[in-house]
Formats: sequence, structure tokens, C-alpha cells
Amino acid sequence: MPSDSTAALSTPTILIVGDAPESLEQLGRILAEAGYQVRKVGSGELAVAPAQTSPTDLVILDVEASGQRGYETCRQIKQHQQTQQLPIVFVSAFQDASDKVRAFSAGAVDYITKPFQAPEVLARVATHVRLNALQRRLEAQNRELERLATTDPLTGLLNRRSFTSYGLNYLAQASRYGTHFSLTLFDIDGFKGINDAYGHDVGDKVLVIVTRRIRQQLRDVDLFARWGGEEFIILSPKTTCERAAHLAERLRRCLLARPIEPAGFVTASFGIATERSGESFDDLIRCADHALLSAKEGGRNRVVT
Ligand code: GH3
Ligand code: MG
Ligand code: MG
Ligand code: MG
Ligand code: MG
Repeated sequence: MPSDSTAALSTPTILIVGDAPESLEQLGRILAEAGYQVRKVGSGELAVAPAQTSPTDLVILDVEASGQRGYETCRQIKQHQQTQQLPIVFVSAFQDASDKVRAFSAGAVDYITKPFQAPEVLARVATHVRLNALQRRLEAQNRELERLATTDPLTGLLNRRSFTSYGLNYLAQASRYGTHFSLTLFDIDGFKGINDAYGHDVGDKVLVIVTRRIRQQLRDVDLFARWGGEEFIILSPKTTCERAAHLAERLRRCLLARPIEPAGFVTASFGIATERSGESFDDLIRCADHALLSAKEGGRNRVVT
């Protein structure tokens, strides 16, 4: 069973829930002999807590023993965020199709009728444990792919694409509910010179430290992204142009507070655009970019709205 190559690396744990001691013992013995880690709980209500608190790979619910509560327990397990993905197998003496349908409606993945045969129980349990492990792995892979697709590997910030998709959502909400936001685009001054003088690795370090310093100044609700190269962008929800300019001024000064060795003092130029009705996201970016260009032309290390 657990010798299956796709089973979890650790021994799968099965939680058996029921009120008939004999049935619990029998199921427990069959599964333990096949190499599973087995936990037994005496009552339907009790099942939910241990299923949540300790790692479980599969739940067997003895419906006959716990009466109507079997279905209720199943539903409860499916309602909790931490346990809703647990496969639940019913074991029951009820043979009617309606009982089986009821179990599946409550969230069961399988239904074994009593009296059961050990090989059948083991075959079904092994299948569900394997499918569940596969499902968990796919979900973890999807999360990792999602992370790779949405973040910048050097700084850990949102990348341009995910920032844009958040930005479009904010824009849609802004036009629907009248909640304004500001965009602050900033670009490190003379960054090419840092690369040229100290090497690309120092350039990278500067990007990471600038990111860290800026992030410390932002609120949790602010979106902060690497727009590209040494250019960054911040979306500040419910923020007027004046407040965004005030914030940018604080960011500008926080960069100047200490040198970033060995590159020395690093400065940046800031351009701000504030959402007004009827503008597209591209319009706003263009507006912030235009302000940033003015900041560069005005001598750098400054904020322009
Ligand atoms: P300005 O003050 O006008 O912004 O000048 P600048 O030198 O900062 O701007 P420029 O666009 O001339 O140069 C930006 C440089 O940033 C060029 C590019 O090689 C470098 N760069 C882009 N991405 C990275 C990166 O991830 N790491 C490092 N080290 N350098 C990068
Ligand atoms: Mg630059
Ligand atoms: Mg340049
Ligand atoms: Mg440039
Ligand atoms: Mg640039």
C-alpha cells in the first residue's frame, strides 16, 4: 500500500471514526497491518477536531455506528478550510442507493458496504490516498507556478504583469465606487553607472536593498511592484495626489538616509499619477511616466506630480 511509488513519502495516516468498537478495531487492524498509521475516534463530533489538528490523509466514517451524525461529520469536515480536501470514505451497512447518494452529496469520495472484505477496503483506501497525494502535489505545483508567474525573482515583488492585472481591478472598482488611487512610478538615478563601476552583482544588491527600504515605508494595502529594470511602481489605494506626493517625498528621503555600500548614496526620481474618471490604465501609466521624465529632466532625485 504505502509501498506504492506515488503514495506520500511518510506513512499515510487514516482517521477512523465510528461508535461500534468492533468495527473500529477490525478496520484499524486491517489498515495497520497494511502499513498505515491509524487513529481511531469514537464519535462523529470528535472526528472534526483531530482531523484538523493532526495530519490526516484519509478519513473513514462508519455511518451505521454514528447514525445520522456520520453525514453531519462529513459535512463539517468539508466545511473547514483546513480539512475540506480530506478524502472521506463511508463504511455502512445501509445498502440503499439513497444512502449512498446522501453520502456522496455530503462530500464522500467512496462508499463501502458492510460486511466488507479486507482486500476491497485496502484497494479503495490505497486508491484514494494515492489520488489525494497526487491532487495535493498538483495544487502545490500550481501554487509554485502561480508564484513564479506573478513575482520578480530578484526582489520578490509583484512583476509587471500581475501588478497590471491588480491595477485593472482597482481601476474597475474606482470607476464603480468612486474610490480613487494613485500610482507612483520611480526609477533609480544613474543606475547604469553603478553597474559599470561596481558590477552587475552590486547593481542587483542595490535593487534588493532599495526594495526593502521602500517596502518598510509602505502600508499593507499598497501594491508594490518591479515595473522593469531599475524602475518600480506603487499603487496606493484611496490616496489623493497630494498624499501620494507626500509619501513619495518620504520614500525619496528614506533612500538618502544611508548609503548602500559599496555603491554609496543611491537616489531615485518619482512620477505620480492619480486616477480620475474615464482614464484607462495605460493612460495612468503614461501620465506617471511623463511625470517621472520631468523629474529626470528637472535634475533627478525629486518628485513630480
Ligand atoms: P537615469 O538616471 O536616467 O535613470 O539613468 P540610469 O543609468 O539609471 O538608466 P539607464 O536606463 O541608462 O540604465 C538602467 C540600467 O539598469 C541598464 C540595465 O543594464 C540595468 N539593469 C536592468 N535590470 C537590471 C538588473 O536586474 N540588475 C542589474 N544589476 N542591472 C539591471
Ligand atoms: Mg534609472
Ligand atoms: Mg536613462
Ligand atoms: Mg532608463
Ligand atoms: Mg529606467
